[in-house]
Formats: sequence, C-alpha cells, structure tokens
Amino acid sequence: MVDYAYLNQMLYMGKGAEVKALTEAAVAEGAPVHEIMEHGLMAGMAVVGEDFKNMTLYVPEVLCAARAMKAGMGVLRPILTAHTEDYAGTLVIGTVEGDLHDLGKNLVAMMAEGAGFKVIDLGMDTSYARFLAAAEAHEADVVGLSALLTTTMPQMKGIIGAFRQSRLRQVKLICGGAPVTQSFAEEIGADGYAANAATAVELLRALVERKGERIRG
Ligand code: B1M
Repeated sequence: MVDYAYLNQMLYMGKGAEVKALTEAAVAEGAPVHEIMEHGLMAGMAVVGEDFKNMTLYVPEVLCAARAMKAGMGVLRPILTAHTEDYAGTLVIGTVEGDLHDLGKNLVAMMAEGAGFKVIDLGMDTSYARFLAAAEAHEADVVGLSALLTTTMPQMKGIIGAFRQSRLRQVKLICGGAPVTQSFAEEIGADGYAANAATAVELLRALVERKGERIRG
C-alpha cells in the first residue's frame, strides 16, 4: 500500500530523489494518478503552504519542496498527458507577470494535454504582450491565466482588457489560482473560472464545444 504520509513528509523536506522514487513506486503499485497527485503531492504542498503562512518555513525551504513536487509531477506527466485522438482545441497558458508560481499552472497544462488539447505553455511571469503574441501565433481557442498572489491577480484584468481591445477579442479567457474566485473572474470579464485542474479541463471542453456549436450553427 502506498504510504502517502511518508511521501508528504519527503516533499515537505524537499527530498526530490525520494519523492521521485516514491511516486514511481506508487505508479508501479497501480495507484490512480489523481490519487497520487492529490494525496501524495498536493497534500504535502498544502502543509508547506500552511507552515509558510505561519512563518515556520521560509522561501528556500519552500523552493526545495516545490522542486521535489516537480520531481514527482515529472513521473506523472507522461501518464497525464498521454492521448491518441486529434486535438480537442488549443490552449495557451501561463502564470501572469510578476508571479513565479507555476506548479498549479503546470498541472492544469498537463491535464489539458491529457484531455486532448494542444498546450502552449508560456511559463511564469508572462506579460500580456506574450499572451497576445502566442494566442495569435498558435490560433488559440482558449487562453488560461494563473495567479497565486493577491498582488498579481489584477494582471488578469489587464490581460483580458488587452485581448478584448485586440483583433483576438473572440478568444476565450479563463483564470484560476488559489486566490482567484468565481466572482473575481466574473468581475474582470473572464469567460470562465476553475478552482482546480480537473474542473479546468471540464471548463475547457465546454468552451470549445460551445465554439464548435456556434461555427456549425
Ligand atoms: Co509562494 N506564496 N510566494 N512561493 N507559495 C503562496 C501563494 C502564499 C499563499 C503562501 C502563504 O503565505 N501561505 C503567499 C501568497 C499570499 C497572498 O498573495 N495573499 C505566497 C507568497 C507571499 C510568496 C512570496 C511573496 C514570498 C516572499 O518572497 N516573501 C514569493 C513571491 C514570488 C513571486 O511570485 N513573485 C513566493 C515564492 C514562492 C516560491 C518561489 C518559493 C514557491 C513557488 C515555486 C513554483 O511554483 N515553482 C512558492 C510556493 C510553492 C507557494 C505555496 C506554498 C504553494 C503553491 C503551490 O504550488 N501549490 C503557496 C501556498 C498555498 O498556495 N497555499 C504560496 C500547489 C499547486 C498544485 O496548487 O498553485 O493552488 P495551486 O494550483 C491549483 C489551483 O489553484 C488551480 O489548479 C491547481 C491544481 O488544482 N489553478 C488553476 C492554478 N492555476 C490555475 C489556472 C486555471 C485554472 C485553475 O486556469 C487557467
């Protein structure tokens, strides 16, 4: 049986090699990928977040924990992103300017890829100009914005405004990240909000389906 408490602890301690090995072992045992992600990796990171907030952990330790989480996510990536069908649509995704948090965005990107989307990942600290250029170059159906800081959330409003004033005004824009809410998304004129990676994929599917209906109709 997978010892998720131990995996949580290794992630908390920033032990990347151990997290990788434990994640591989969990996969080999046949544990569901979403269970490993939630109970093994995200649960460990949730404790890091709590202790960071309470100032019993500091940036260097949090960085190590984030690296360890990436080591585990690297094991799950090929499983989450495997798909055989044609592309369901094109998603351009990034963390907004000034924000260096990318784990949640990476997870959304991986799950979208696994759901059959072509994903163009712009990384973190992404300016509105890069979002616009990538959406145009890749003919994006949806642009996904991630923010983890209350101070970078306003960037989302600026990016949506820039899209609406450009010739890409039809592109759907969705947002997410821990401090983002449905009401904030509505307030800034986003086409959708998702609280986690699984609901982000549902939202993406619904948005491209609606676009297909409009084109057919
Ligand atoms: Co930072 N950090 N951090 N941090 N960090 C938070 C966000 C914070 C809440 C910690 C705390 O105080 N409890 C706090 C923000 C407070 C606030 O704004 N109110 C904070 C702070 C203050 C900071 C710094 C300012 C600290 C400092 O320097 N003094 C600094 C800022 C740097 C910057 O961005 N300019 C900073 C730095 C860092 C690290 C670099 C050390 C590291 C990031 C490493 C990395 O990402 N590569 C880090 C981390 C790891 C965290 C916490 C601990 C964990 C975030 C995380 O990765 N969670 C975080 C605490 C927390 O969130 N509780 C914290 C796991 C991830 C899978 O979840 O990202 O929420 P999450 O993604 C979820 C959903 O939100 C959603 O789906 C994902 C999967 O379910 N989602 C989307 C995300 N994006 C989406 C997009 C969508 C849809 C859904 O559509 C497009």
